[in-house]
Amino acid sequence: MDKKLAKELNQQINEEISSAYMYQAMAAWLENKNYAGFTGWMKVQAKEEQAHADKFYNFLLDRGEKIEFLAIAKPENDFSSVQEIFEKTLKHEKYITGRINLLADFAEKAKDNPTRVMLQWFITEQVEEEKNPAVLLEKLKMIKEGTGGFFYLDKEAGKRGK
Ligand code: OFO
Repeated sequence: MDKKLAKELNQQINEEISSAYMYQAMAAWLENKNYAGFTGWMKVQAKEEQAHADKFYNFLLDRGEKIEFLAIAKPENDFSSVQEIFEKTLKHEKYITGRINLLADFAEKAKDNPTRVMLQWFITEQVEEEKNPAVLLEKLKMIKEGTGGFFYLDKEAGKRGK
C-alpha cells in the first residue's frame, strides 16, 4: 500500500480510539449527574468509535500492513452543561468527517480501490455521526437543564441502541 495512505489509515485507528476515550469521559460526567439517558447515549457512541477503530485495524491487517499504536491525549473531564457536551460532540464529529474526506483524497491519489470502497462506509456513517448530536443539540438549546422537557429528552436519548 502507498506509504502515506497506510500512515494516515493507521493514524485513524488512533483518532477513533481517542474519540471513544473522549466520549467515555463525557459519559462519566453525565453519569455523575445522574442523567441516565444521556449517559447511555454517550456510552453507545463510545462503543461505536471502538468499532470504527476495529474496522481500520482489521483493514490494515488484511492488507498486510503493520499496526502502530500511538499515544492518546487526556480528554476533557469537566463540562459546564449537557449542551456544551453535545456542542463539543458535534464539533468533534465534523473534525472526524474532515479526516475521512482526507483519507478518501489520499486513497484517490494512490488509486487504491479497496481503500476507496472501505471508506464509502465511513463517508455514509459520518452523515449519521453529525446528525445524531446535531438533533439533540437543537433540542437542548430550546430547554433549560433540570426542567421537565430536559428530563424527557434525557429519557428519549436513552433509547439509543435499545
Ligand atoms: Fe468514528 O465517527 Fe465519530 O468520531
